[in-house]
Amino acid sequence: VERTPLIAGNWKMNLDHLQAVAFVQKLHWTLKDAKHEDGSVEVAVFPPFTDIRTVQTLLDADKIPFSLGAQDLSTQDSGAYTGEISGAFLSKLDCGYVIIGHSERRQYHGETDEIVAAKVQAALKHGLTPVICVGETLEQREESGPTAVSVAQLEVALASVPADAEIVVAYEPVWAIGTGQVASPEQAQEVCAALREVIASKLGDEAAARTRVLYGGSVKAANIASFMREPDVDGALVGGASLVVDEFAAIVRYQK
Ligand code: G2H
Repeated sequence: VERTPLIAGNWKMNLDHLQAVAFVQKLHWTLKDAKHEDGSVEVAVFPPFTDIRTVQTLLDADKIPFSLGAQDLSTQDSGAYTGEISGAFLSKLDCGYVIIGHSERRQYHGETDEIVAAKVQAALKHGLTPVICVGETLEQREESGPTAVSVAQLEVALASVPADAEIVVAYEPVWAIGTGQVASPEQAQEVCAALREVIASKLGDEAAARTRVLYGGSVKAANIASFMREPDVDGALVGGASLVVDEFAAIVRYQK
């Protein structure tokens, strides 16, 4: 099975809707004739909620071939949940993806594996592809080894997912996020391979073969190729470097 590499830009809480317009236009022009135009790489942007309507309109009007996603969603469909955003709203804005269980949400907003699993269900219910984030802290790596925490997190997230669901999994070691301390390609491969085995055991071999497993954590133009050479790394979830047009464009243009 051919898996189309996915280069995903997680903007986090950066770029307001006016900055987003300028950024997306500039990125589009910088990527003219890049390989995403023939579909050999997929580029996705994950702006803050307040930008999504604007970015959707721009992608549509200028026929810009980027996928669109949100950084979070509610477990609920609608109702008295002040401040929450429903998956139903996101799918109406042509979001194809939603990041779920990013370590910053687990760390600062108390998201447990059970909440992550409920959000995965909410995403699938509304036709969104969840980008399920897992990863260990340095302490956990030293205590239980490189794969145990990520494997356990993904097992809970996939508990009620049907075999034919489209999902993306992102391995983001917490110790490598925004720290400049990048995982080695071998470390990324080891955990991504273990995550693919979880997908195989929960959803079957066909799902494991077609599901993209990303690496995230201090990905840059200078290190993207080394990750993409690994057999079980199918792309990257990029934070800081996704906010710099030339850097992100160079990541998209990586050569193995
Ligand atoms: C990990 C990553 C993007 P950064 O959070 O999700 O961020 O590339 O800044 O380490």
